Parts: sequence; structure tokens; C-alpha cells
Amino acid sequence: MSVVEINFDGLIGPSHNYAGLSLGNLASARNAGAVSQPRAAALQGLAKMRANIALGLTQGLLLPHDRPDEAWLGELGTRYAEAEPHLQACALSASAMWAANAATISPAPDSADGRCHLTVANLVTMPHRSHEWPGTLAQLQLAFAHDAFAVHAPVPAPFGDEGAANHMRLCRDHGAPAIEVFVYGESGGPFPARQHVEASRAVARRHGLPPERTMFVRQSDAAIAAGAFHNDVVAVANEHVLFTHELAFADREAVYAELRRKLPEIEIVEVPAAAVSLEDAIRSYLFNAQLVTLPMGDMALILPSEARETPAVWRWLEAHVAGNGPIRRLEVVDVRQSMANGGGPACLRLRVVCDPALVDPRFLLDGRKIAQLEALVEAHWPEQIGAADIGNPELIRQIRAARQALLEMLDLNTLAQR
Ligand code: SUG
Repeated sequence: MSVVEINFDGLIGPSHNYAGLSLGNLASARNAGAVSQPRAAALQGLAKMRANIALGLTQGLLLPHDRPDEAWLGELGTRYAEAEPHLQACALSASAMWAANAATISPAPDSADGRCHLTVANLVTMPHRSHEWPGTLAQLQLAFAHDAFAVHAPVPAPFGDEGAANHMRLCRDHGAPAIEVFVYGESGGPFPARQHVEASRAVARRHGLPPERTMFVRQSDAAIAAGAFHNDVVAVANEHVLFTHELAFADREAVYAELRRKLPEIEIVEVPAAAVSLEDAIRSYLFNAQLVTLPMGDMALILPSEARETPAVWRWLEAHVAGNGPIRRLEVVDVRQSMANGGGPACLRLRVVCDPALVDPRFLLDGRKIAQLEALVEAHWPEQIGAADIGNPELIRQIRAARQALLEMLDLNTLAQR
């Protein structure tokens, strides 16, 4: 089997809730204290995975982590039952669902040693995400145990790294050497810039990327200030297409010129601010879409329903598809439960270009396995979690039992403590 792009989606965990933990993520702040629906959330995510398989795409899975994270609380000198509410919320967060933040991937064609390199993100900027990395590392070490892969531990603090959400590959086709674009932030006014350029440079060095095929691009301060806490909220790339908002980058002319010089066949599809404001782009998550190549070679954009409900966004998309642009097809998915925490279709997936035969099959999905997962979620995931439930021991018992049932179903009990 040749090299393909696999989308590994994070299964939305049984502890999914709205604690308003992410400064600079407007949806998370807006929904702080709302009642979440973990069961419906996980089913929405699974429906997206099923739809992508139906499109002919290769689908993988990453698992929710062991929550609440007692190991992390232990390092802080406490336990869940005794911790203050804000630490309880951080320990309980299901934020590992946003697999685009799990790691940065440089596929084999891009690296000097011909291996596919994966660096787990440290996510140090947000306390509730800073303890994801050990669980992610454990899963990636299992899934990518073949020596065609090199799985790296995170870049050390204080250099914040948020993984593939700030990384784009541009290339003739998935199997060809790519220009890897690392997008970093410097300041977003009241909001933190989560991706540090030193972290991006470290990842590129570890992955053995040739300098002539690597770019470090500064995200615009305006984008961060408007709520684009990751680059994948304002831009997405697939093969030779860059789909971006006009205000995504600090110096767009220089970025486009360098990209055109490095990859002459590039198509840059820029959405002008006059057609779609940054505000509409961020509210609708137009760019947090999965831009994918279908088996027949044409490109589809897998969008959240919020994009269809935002008039300026939908108008722009319909005009693009009616014209001669590279995006030929629009697929709308309902991931509202994740969207309400600022996670769209693209946040939920980690892309790895490789031969699927080299991946541990326990992390790969087909329709039958998705049906089993749906039944498991129906049986075990809590129906809802409100702010007052966070300290409820019965809820915690249910969350742990749900994950345990998942590990047993997938034959992944070795992840029990992670
Ligand atoms: O890191 N939300 C996530 C959303 C991540 C989206 N990922 C990408 N854009 N790739 C975040 O801000 C909210 C959790 C809470 O508020 O309970 C949260 O962590």
C-alpha cells in the first residue's frame, strides 16, 4: 500500500464539559458554565469519522485520556477529591479530543533520514492542556511503534508548542517532499500567543527538515486578538492549495512570495476581509475545515454547520465552488458540542501521511468498529455534565468506567493509567 493521508480523530471523552478554561478562545469563554452533553458530543465526532470513511478517506482514532488526571494533581500535591474547583476542572478536561494539538508531524518524504517524525506538543500555555502530553506520548508510541516512525517527547518549557494546529504542509501531492510552514505568534493583545517560534524551530531541527523547504511565519496579531488562538482557525493547507484569510499572517505578501518561489504550482485561495470579516471567519470556523483530497483527486472542504449558518461565509463558499477554484465540494458536519469549546472539524483530527500498514491497527477505524464505538458511547458516556457536577464522585466513577470499557473494547489496556 502506498502512502496516504490518515486523519486520526480524537474521540470526545466522557468528561467533556464547559469550564471556560481557554483564555483567547472566544467560544470556550462564551460557553463557560453551560451544560455539556458528552454522549451527544462523542456521537457527533464518530458521525464525522463515519462520513469521512464514506468519502473514501482513511480514518484513525486517538483515545480520550485518563481523567481526572490524578498523576498531575499528585505532582501538585493534591488529589481530585480535595483539589480546589479550578484544579478539578483542569484535571477533568477532555481537551485531548482536539488531536490537531497532539503533535507536529513531518512525514517521511520531508525528513533527512526518510522516517516520519512526530513531536508531541507540550501545550504549556494553558494549564488544563499542559498535562496532556504524557497520555499523547503513550498513545503515539504504541500507534507508531514501527521504526519507519520516530516519536519525540515534547520540546521543553517555556517554549509553547501546540502541534499541528500551527503547521501546514504544501506539496505537489501527499507523497512528495513538502514545504513545511510553521506559524508562530508573538502577541495577541489581551490573549496569549500559544506557539513560540523557538518551539517551532526545535521541532524542525529534530525532524531533520532541510532549511530550504522550511518556513517560519508569524501569525498576525490581529488574528490572535480576534480569537484565532491557533493558525488553523484562519488558514488550512492541503497538497498544493493554501486556503487562508487575508489577515492570517503578519506579512502576507512576503509569505505568499516565498511560497510561490518554493512551490511554483501552489494555489493560494485567499478570502478577503471585505468578503468575510475575521470575526465571521472565527465565529463560523470557515478555515477550521478539513481540506482533503478525495480518491478521484478533487478536493473537498469538510465544514462545521456554523459555516453554513453564517451568510457571508456561505455566500463566499458557494461562489467559489460555482467558479473554477480548487475546492470542488462542500461537506457539512455537525460537531456543535466541540465547537462550543472552540474545536471545529480540523481541531478534532491529526493528519499523518504514511503507509497505513505500518500503523498499529488498533488505532485505525472502519465502519464496523465505528458502530461498536457508537454502542459503547451510548452505553457508558454521561448524558450531561453541568458546572455543579464537576466534584460529584458518582460522575467521576462513571467517567472512569466509560474509559475502561473503551480500553477493553480496543484491546488497549496498557493505556489504563494514561
Ligand atoms: O485549546 N478548547 C481548546 C480548543 C482547541 C482547538 N484546536 C485547534 N484549533 N486546533 C483550546 O482552546 C476549551 C476547554 C474548556 O474551556 O473547558 C479548550 O481547551
